[in-house]
Amino acid sequence: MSLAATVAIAVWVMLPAYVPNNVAVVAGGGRPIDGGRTWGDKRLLGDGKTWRGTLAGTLAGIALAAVLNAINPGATDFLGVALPTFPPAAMVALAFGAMLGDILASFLKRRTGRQRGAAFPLVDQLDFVVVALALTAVAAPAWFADTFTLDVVVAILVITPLLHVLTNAIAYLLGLKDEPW
Ligand code: CTP
Ligand code: K
Ligand code: MG
Repeated sequence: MSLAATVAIAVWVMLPAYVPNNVAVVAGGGRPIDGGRTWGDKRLLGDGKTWRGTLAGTLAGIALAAVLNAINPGATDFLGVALPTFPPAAMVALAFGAMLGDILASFLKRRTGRQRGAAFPLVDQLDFVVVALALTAVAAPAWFADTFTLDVVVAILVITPLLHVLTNAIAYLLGLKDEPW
């Protein structure tokens, strides 16, 4: 497979996992998931992880996967690349897994004494990828094995931090995010 095809597939399959965090930034707010609870003198998750953001982000990721399926004529040929279509289990696992990864990262941040909004390099950029892939591997194992070949996974691990830094910088410049990470 050509490098361009590998990159195209990597971005395509990860779009339903990329979008949830960005939608949560715009749609988030309201009641925090941890309900304000603390463990020791620190919050469990913090005010940055809300029910509304999590639900909106997950639904947006699922909806995007459905749109991608609708515009992709199947595993035949799209712009010269055979792009995969998403089975329902993978749609949910990619979208919800991305949100769950971000939530687990906040748990780790609070445990390690990081305040809400503090940067946690590499964890910030890859938390959602690791959990989205892990959940997809469990929810849709056959599709996962076919889709996430080693070259695609390597492409995802290289491209995701770059895209993450870029989109967060844009969200920061637009005033949507308090910090550029
Ligand atoms: N957000 C949300 N629910 C989520 C994730 C994000 O409501 N599950 C919203 C919150 O308004 C949050 C913003 O998106 O403040 C930015 O997300 P993020 O950078 O992940 O949260 P932080 O506020 O930086 O908090 P943390 O340090 O816990 O990551
Ligand atoms: K985050
Ligand atoms: Mg943040």
